[in-house]
Parts: sequence; C-alpha cells; structure tokens
Amino acid sequence: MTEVTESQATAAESGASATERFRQKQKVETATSKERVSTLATEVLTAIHDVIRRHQVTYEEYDALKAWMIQVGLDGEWPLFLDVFVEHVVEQVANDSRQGSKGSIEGPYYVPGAPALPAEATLPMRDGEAGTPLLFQGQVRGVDGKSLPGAVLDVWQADSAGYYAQFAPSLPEWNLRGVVTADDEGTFRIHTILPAPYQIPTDGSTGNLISAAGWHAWRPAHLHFKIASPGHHTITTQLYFEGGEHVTDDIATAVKPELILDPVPASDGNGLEVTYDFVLDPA
Ligand code: MBD
Ligand code: FE
Repeated sequence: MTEVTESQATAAESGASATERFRQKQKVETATSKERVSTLATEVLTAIHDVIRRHQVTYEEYDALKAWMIQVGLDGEWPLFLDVFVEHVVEQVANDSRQGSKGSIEGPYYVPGAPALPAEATLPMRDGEAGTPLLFQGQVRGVDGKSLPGAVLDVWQADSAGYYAQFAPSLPEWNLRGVVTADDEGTFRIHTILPAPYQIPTDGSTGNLISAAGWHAWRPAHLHFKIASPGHHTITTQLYFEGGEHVTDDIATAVKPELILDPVPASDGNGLEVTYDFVLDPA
C-alpha cells in the first residue's frame, strides 16, 4: 500500500469533508415563509429558463447538467462549489451597510473549536513548518475608535503547500488554526507562516467544470478570520498579499482592495511582518 501524502490531496478529502462538516453544524431549522420560498424559487427557475431560451440549450446539454449535478452531490462538493461561485454575493448583501472592516466569504474549511491562544502566540504548526515566517499583528476596535479588550480572533489558513488541516491527509488536526484572545488594549501578535495559493481539487466535479470551461482553479494565498467581541457584529473575512498570484483573478471573487496586506521584512530579521487593525460594527 502506498502511503497517502499531502501532495495527493484530492477532492475526496477536501470537498467531501466540507460536506460532512456542514451537515454537522446545520442543526437549526429555519422557518422561511411560503411566499419567500415561492418568490426565490420562481425567480431562480425563471433565470434558468431564460438561459435555455437565449442559448438554445439542447437535450444533450440538459443531460450533461443533470449528470454533473448528481456528481457534485456524490463528490460531496456542494459546499465547495457554492462557496467558490455564489457565497461572495451573499456576503456582499449581508454586509452592505457595515461601517467597520470589510468582510469576505467564509468558504468551506472553517472548523470551530481550534486551540485557545493568548494575545501573542504562534499558531499550532509542525516542527520546522515550511514557509516564510509571518508576524501578523494589530488591534481590534469599534467604529467609535475605542479598543475592544479581549476580542477573539479565530484564525485558519492553508500551509505553504496550499493544504488545510482536517481537509487534507497527514496534517496535524489543528495545524495553522487557532483562537486568539486579544489583550486589554485589543491588540494581538500572531506568529505564523505565509500560506500558499489554494487550488480547487482538479479531480472532482467543481474541478471538472473549471477545466471544461477553460477557467483556472486558483484562489490567491489568504488568511481567514472570524473576529468577535460582545455587543458587536462578528466579522468573517480574509486577508490577501499584495502582488501575490491570482490576487487580481480569484476564482471565488472574494478579494477587495481593503483586504490586501503588504508585509515588510520583520524587524527581528525573521521573515515578514504586517500590521492590520479590525474595526467591528455595533450589534
Ligand atoms: C478556500 O480555501 C476558500 O477559502 C474558499 C472560499 C473556497 C475554496 C477554498
Ligand atoms: Fe481558504
């Protein structure tokens, strides 16, 4: 038997794990009115009918769609597909009226319950974790400019090969995931490594659509965050790196100019450092 290594991470380990994760967290029954369901379902269906008419869609193409949708479910890739191609608009609508820091999509790879860490901390990582060291530091404040002592930063990221712990084999459970509590001034200093760009698995249905359409399968390197403080709206966001590959053509359309970091050489000579402050809206 060949050993499974990170470099063989496939759709089965990432997309399908995201489906399992989503089903576990989805316990709440949402009460949506008949009127709302009817309006949304009718408009979505009408949009599809319209595309069929405008493009003279054939029975062959209709059957290809059916086969593909069946396979997305079998691959467990609905969370991956929807978060890559749809979530950015849901995020835009949800956060339209916020004054504070910009949000971005959560994506399929958030896992609650990462190890608790103090205001200055190194994210859990392997001995000799590959990648450029990065010190990510800053302050959490309200829109009134007041610091938010004890704000909580839930952080998750890919490693320097582009893999997320719990969604690729051979990574320690909480690798590069942590829940940091800011200090009495709302400040934090998080020691980590630069993540690599993320490639959508090429062997699953989402990857099949991407290659059939001739698109690329890449998201720029990014750090994920959920920032929370009592009495404030939690921000879910991502931060990117100036000049990084695919910052200007993210397959998930989740980059905003305000979310691009420009790290400088670290003052201790060890890798890079960057300062970024998060501003939370009142709840
Ligand atoms: C990711 O890492 C991600 O952040 C999103 C939004 C979609 C797929 C993979
Ligand atoms: Fe991600």
